[in-house]
Amino acid sequence: MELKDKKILVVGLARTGASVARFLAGRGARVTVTDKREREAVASFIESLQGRDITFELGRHGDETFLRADMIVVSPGVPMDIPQLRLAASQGIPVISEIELAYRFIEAPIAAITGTNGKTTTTTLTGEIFKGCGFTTFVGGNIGKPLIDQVTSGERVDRVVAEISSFQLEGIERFRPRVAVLLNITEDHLDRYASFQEYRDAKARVFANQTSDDFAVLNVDDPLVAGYAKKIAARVVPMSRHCALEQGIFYRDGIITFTWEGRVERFPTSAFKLRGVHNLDNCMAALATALLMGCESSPALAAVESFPGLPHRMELVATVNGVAYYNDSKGTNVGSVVKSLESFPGPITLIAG
Ligand code: UMA
Repeated sequence: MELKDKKILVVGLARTGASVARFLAGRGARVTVTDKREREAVASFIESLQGRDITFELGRHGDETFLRADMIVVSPGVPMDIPQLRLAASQGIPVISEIELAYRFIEAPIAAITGTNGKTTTTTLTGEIFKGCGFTTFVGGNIGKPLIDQVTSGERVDRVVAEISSFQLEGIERFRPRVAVLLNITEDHLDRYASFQEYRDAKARVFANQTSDDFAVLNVDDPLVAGYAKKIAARVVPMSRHCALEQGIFYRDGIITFTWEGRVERFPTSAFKLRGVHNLDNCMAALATALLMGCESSPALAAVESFPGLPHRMELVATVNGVAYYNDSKGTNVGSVVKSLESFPGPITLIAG
């Protein structure tokens, strides 16, 4: 993709927009950034771009700004159907998301992890496994570090692990991960999507450009996820907590077994620090991804065993008078809370709001 002297419009000036603008300006593009918020609200991002030749349009999105662009890069939090983006698209102006832009420049194989819940834990853990197995690894995406930062840094890495949201997938064209993971799908973000189906369709785009050279790790315990198995071109690696599988990765009686084309690896879970049934899913997804992308089993197991989990996700705060208190404030949708509750034999007092 040639960027020099191209007129590129970046929509949204927060973490993604600032990173994209920095990258594009560094490559000699003529960059304009537009954000509907006023200058004071985005001052810190403007400051982070100081010294670069960038034009800002703040407090509004002007039609003419969009129509002047050769290409438009959209932040995940900006809906693809705002009038100005529709107008530009109707005039044939390419409109892409930041992950699509990053994909065109990233050289390392990419593992893309999506699903309604568990993405951040699985992404972080997969990164830890790669690192434990000796691969230099960039971990980014929806987790808070835009993928384009990997390209801007100029550092060569062996692997990229990307947490990918449905918002980011709306604006892809060629984005093609070596391994795509779909952990689960339950209702979420219905403030952005017209229907649950529309949200699912956005998620499924993670498989859109994969071929039979690639892998899709599908949690077949979730019927909606299992339904994609027959619809995608990638080789399907099923994952289950309930059924033993001939091929794929599954959990039974304290052991995770990975079995794929004659290779069989077993991982006892007794020393895992992560708690909860959903974390078994996250561990299986991370292990399958890492093994499919070149990891050996012993360092992979060691990495999972030493992984403490992330803050605010089933985090044991204290035990007082025999009552264990868990902080699960990252459980921001029904599916997530249900999984957490399933993880304890009970009795449970849930404090929610
Ligand atoms: N804006 C406009 N016009 C609009 C709408 C928004 O200009 O019509 C502007 C807002 O004023 C704001 C900017 O766009 O200044 C917001 O952009 P953004 O929401 O994309 O914020 P970023 O900081 O770039 O964060 C995004 C992701 N945010 C969302 O998807 C909402 C971050 O995911 C991600 O970590 C980051 O890019 C780096 O890739 C957060 C998130 O909540 C964690 N994700 C959702 C989730 O996990 O449930 C999907």
